[in-house]
Amino acid sequence: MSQFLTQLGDAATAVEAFLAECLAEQQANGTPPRLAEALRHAVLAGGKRFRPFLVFESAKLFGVTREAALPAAAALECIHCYSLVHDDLPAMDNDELRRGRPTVWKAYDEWTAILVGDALQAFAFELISEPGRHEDAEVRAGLTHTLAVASGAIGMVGGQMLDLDAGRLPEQPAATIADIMRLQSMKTGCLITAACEMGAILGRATASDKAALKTYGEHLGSAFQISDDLLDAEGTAADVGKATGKDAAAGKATLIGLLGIPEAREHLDRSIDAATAALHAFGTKAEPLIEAARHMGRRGS
Ligand code: GRG
Repeated sequence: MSQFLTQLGDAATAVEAFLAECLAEQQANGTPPRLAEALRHAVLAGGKRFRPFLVFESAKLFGVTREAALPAAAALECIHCYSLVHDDLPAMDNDELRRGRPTVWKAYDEWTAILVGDALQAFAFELISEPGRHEDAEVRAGLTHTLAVASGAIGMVGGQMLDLDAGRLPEQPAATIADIMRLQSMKTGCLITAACEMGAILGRATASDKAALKTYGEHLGSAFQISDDLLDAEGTAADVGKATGKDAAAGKATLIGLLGIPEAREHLDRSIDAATAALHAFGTKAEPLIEAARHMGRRGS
């Protein structure tokens, strides 16, 4: 197994243990039992935990321990899980399987899935704003603001809106490459970039180090999405937790649909190169993040 996959696995173990503890504590404090069970179904059922890995590794560049970065990493994963639970709903993607198990709405019902997503979103912000989780109010405010912007109307939610509108509203103009890249950078890229920025915030990084991590995150997000589309297009589900190739099968516009596989691969390689170049100033300390970017070129192979 590559060193990257080992480190990803370690990050997953740490964030899952922390989230399991948090959910148990919430249940002890009065979460209705059926909601508590559905929350565990949504959060503790696998997933690569790639975004928490990015928070840990970005923060580590500035000497921040994994323990100190856990609440921010878990908050990001809560937002990610909420987005998947809502995305699977009949009104959105209408998926019955996620991470090899029934989706939350299928295992429970639609109102539970909506409320699970709502509760996860609220809990994410509870985690990073609570004074007991980080001693520095400026860091707490920075984390909260960054996650809010990345997950809201000009980030993930906005990207989801563009995606659904493009497939459903009548008389939509054909999507261009620029349209698809904008949609994907909002829907998927913003959270990946936020993970890197949150690591920098935890590390009280200088403006130029923060900017470097943001640039890395943006190119990594683009590489992540292209590699995900390539996995779908090439019909591979070899990645851990990989969803089905539904998007391609559903005929949604993708970069690959417009560019073809060879050109999309070139695009992927350019994104990986740009992501790794952005970390130049960090030297060998950035090796785990560089390996994460390189992994995008190897997924499914
Ligand atoms: C419902 C507000 C709202 C947003 C949904 C991210 C998203 C927006 C929908 C997911 C649809 C999708 C399959 C996008 C492709 C890229 C992606 C985000 C894949 C899932 O992320 P992974 O691979 O999943 O990190 P795991 O299961 O490993 O956590």
